[in-house]
Order: sequence, then C-alpha cells, then structure tokens
Amino acid sequence: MNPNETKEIVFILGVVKEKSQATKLIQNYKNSEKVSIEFLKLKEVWDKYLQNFIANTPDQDFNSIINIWNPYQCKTTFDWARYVSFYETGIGRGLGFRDSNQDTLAVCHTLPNKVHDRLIELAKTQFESGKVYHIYFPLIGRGDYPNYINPIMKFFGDDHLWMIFAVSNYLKETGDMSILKEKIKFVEGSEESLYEHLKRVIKFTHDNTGQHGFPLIGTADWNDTLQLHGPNKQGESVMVAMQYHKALLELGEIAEKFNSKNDFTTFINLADKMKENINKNAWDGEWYVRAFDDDGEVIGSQNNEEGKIFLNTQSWAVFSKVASEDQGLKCMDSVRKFLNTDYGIKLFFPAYKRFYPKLGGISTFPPGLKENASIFCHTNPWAEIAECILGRGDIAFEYYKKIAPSTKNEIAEIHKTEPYIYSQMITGNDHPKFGAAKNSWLTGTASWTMKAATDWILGIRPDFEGLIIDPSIPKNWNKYRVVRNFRNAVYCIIVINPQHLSKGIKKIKIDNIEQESNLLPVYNDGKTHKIEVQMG
Ligand code: IFM
Repeated sequence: MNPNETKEIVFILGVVKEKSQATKLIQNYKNSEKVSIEFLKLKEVWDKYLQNFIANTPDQDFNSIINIWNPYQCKTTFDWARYVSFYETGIGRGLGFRDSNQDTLAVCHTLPNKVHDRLIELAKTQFESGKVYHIYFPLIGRGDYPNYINPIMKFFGDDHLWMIFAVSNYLKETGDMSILKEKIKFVEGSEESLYEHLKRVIKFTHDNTGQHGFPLIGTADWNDTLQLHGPNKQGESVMVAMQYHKALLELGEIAEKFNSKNDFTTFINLADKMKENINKNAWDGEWYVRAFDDDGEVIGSQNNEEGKIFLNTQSWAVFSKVASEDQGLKCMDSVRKFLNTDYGIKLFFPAYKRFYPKLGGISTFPPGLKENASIFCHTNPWAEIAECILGRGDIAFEYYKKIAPSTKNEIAEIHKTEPYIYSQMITGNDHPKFGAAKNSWLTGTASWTMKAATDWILGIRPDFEGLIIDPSIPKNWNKYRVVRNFRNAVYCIIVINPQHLSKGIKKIKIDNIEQESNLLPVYNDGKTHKIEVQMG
C-alpha cells in the first residue's frame, strides 16, 4: 500500500461442509457492497432482538446492562448453555438439562418459537419415572449422564423440576396453552402430552424422599459439588424441597387453567405438606438449613462449624413462598449479616477448610473459590428477587449493582473479566484474590439477573392473564420508563415515584383511563398502549 492510502480489507470466518462452498462464499464477499449489506442485515437482527424490552431509569449502569449487554449474553447462553468453549472443555459435556431450562427464561419474550422448540427437545430426555438425563446433545437429540454420576443414585435432585419453571414462564409470556397438549416421547419410547411430562416431574420427587421427608439429593442438586451420596442413599436437599414447593404451586396454577380441578387440589395439598415439613424440620431459628447428609446429619445450621449458613435456602424460602413474612425477613437479614461482601453475596459461610469425603466436591476447592463459598453470581439474583418480594428495593438494587459488570470498570485490575458480561463466580473474601471473577459468559447468572431486573426490580412481570406491574425500586428513583412487547402489543409504561417509595401503587391509567388492578390486560392488537403508573 502507498502512504496515506485507505483500503478496505474483508476477513471472513465461517464453517462449511465442502471446501468448494468456501470458495464460493469468498468470491461472493469480495464485493464490499455485499459485505455492507450483510452488516446492515446483522444490525437489523440485533435491533429486532433488543427492542422487546427497553428501560430508561435514573441509573446508567442499569440501563446499559438491561438494554444491551444482559440480553446479548442471554442469547449466547440460550444457544450454548455451558457447552464446549474456552471455559468448558471436552465434547462429553452436552447441554445441561437444568442450565438449558433456566436459559430459556430471559429469551422467552424475544425468541418464543425457539424456546417452544427447546422445551419440547428437553422433555424428550425425560424418563417415564419423571427423572431426566442431566445433559443432552442437541445435534443428535440424545440425553446422557456426566461421568461423575453416582451409580446408586443416578439422578440430580433438582434437574427435572426446572422444566416446570421454564414451561410456566413460557405459558405466562406467550399464552400458548396448546403446548401442554403436544405429544412428546419419553426416553423409553412411550408418548404422552407435555402436561403429563410435568406431572411425572412431581411424581419423581414425590416418590424419592428421605428420612426427614425432603427430596433425595441424588448425585447433587443445583450445587453440582454438594455430593451427599453414600451407602445409605439418604442425602436430602432442603433447596430441592423449596423448589418442589414452588413447582407444585406453579403446576397447580397451570392445572387450574387447564381445567383439571383434581390435579389442582392434589398439587396444592402436596405443597402444603412440604411447606409444613420445611418449616418444622429445616428452620434453624435465624435461617433455613441447607441439606442433610447420608447419615442424616444437618448441613447449614448454627451447630455446624463450617458451612453454617447457605444463601440458596434463604432466597428460595422467600421466592418459593415457604417462609412467612417474618421468617423471610429474618433469614434474608442473616444473609446480609453473614454472606454479604463488597463484591456480592457469597454462597455460604464459613468456607470449608479441608476435604470432607461426606460432602464431596464442594470441599475440594480452596476456601472462597467456585462452589466453596465464592460469590457464585448465579445465586445473587435469587437474593435480589427475595428482597423485592420483601419490599426492600434498596437492598435488592444494592445486590444488583454489586455484581453488575459495568460497575467493574473501576476495579478492572481486581475483577479481571470483561466489564460487560456476567461471570460464573467472583472469588469470595476467604480467598487471597478476593474480587477476581472467573468463567465469564456461560452462566445462569445471565438469565436470572435479567429476570430479577425486569420482572422484580422494574416489576413488569408476565402472568397467565396479562402483565403485572409491581415495582421494587430504590427509593431515590423519581421515575422510569419501559417499552415492552407482550403478546403482539407494545406497552409503553411510565412509572412515577413522587413519594420516594420502593413499593406500592396508588394509581394506574391505561390509555388515559384509570383502573383498579395492577394487572394489564392482553391486547394482542399490534398497537401501542400507554400505561401511567403512580407509586404511592
Ligand atoms: O448449577 C450448576 C450448573 O448447572 C453448572 N455450573 C455450576 C452450577 C453450580 O454447581
């Protein structure tokens, strides 16, 4: 090239089956005009994807995450789950059943058809007993177990339950109840409706409880490294008990809409029983315990020297409606006292200082790293949601900001990973590198922080009959706006907060007409509707 000359150089990266196809593609894109057109098309794809939820709040970090980077990461986790990547190596992984269900949660309003297909694919990896494979391979449509599966308890206590949360979220977003009637094969080859698959989910947990009446943990639960299996086959998970309670409530609602009164009654009765059991046998005075090991010994209690209090059974106690308001406030106050750090909420306290064969993998990591008491980001939005439910918007937002990637620009030399993407974990304060993040991109943090922000902090939440408006915001916000697409209509929502509250609505006007309820109707008319909300 000559000095000062400008040249456009096009790099093309791609994958094709035959070399000849590559040559053709290269020839095609030698024309730079065609390249520009492709870029415009690409921009259109992303604009369309991002326009479904746009928020304008007084907090610029929040706006940039919620409008661009978080939904971008959600698309990546939806496509890749925790599949082969820089961080997750080896072709034996497949897509996680638990992960993939959670990854649908925050793309449902943008990619409903893809979510529909993913839900059907996932249901195909369920057995007639109701349990599911832990991983599945999307290209061949087959499920499998990881190599560390426990041969005598060949299941994960929680995996199957995530299917109910994902389907329920899809139904609330789309209103497409017909999916429940779709026929789907079990692994064994027999075929039943998706609704029946969901009923089997409940049956599996119901049929597999331990000596305290809590669900057996199997190989592990949400925490892959909490491996409480032993010769007695008795390890029980209180977290799964709470998830089961929530799943029963959700499926109960679905049963009601599906006109199955009997099922509704069965699920609600089962939920009541489990709730009673949790409050009787898992309440430790100031918080809920986490689990019982193979010998029936408690984990996550005041009586334990290490691992006294775990985050997940506090946030889920509130989220799953197991805790009374009083217990909810108490256990979330304990979270604040023992687990809250400058960089986020850690998984539990105190970290395990040595290996305990009875606990398994969780005690193999150095204190403060990974599942051994790091700030496992995936679990922080559950605490944010719990605080929103308790009406403490300021605390919820404080937790939100602590792990928000855009706030990490100022501490880049400590945080290390990209300041626009959530990481799986941030090293906890038991570790010398407190604050260093690891494993960015492929993490359930993406979908759950999106849900915490949109559905709970901004409080714009899909439900069967419409969109619920229920803000839980920081008191110093004067107002915010959201433009949200919902079932073929655009909702242009303005919330004003003259009294500087976190929660509570005084007035709602829809298209200039005042209404009582905070449930916005389904319009399905392709039009834009103006919603004015005054908090009070
Ligand atoms: O819940 C799991 C997830 O499925 C994979 N990554 C680690 C998490 C916690 O163990």
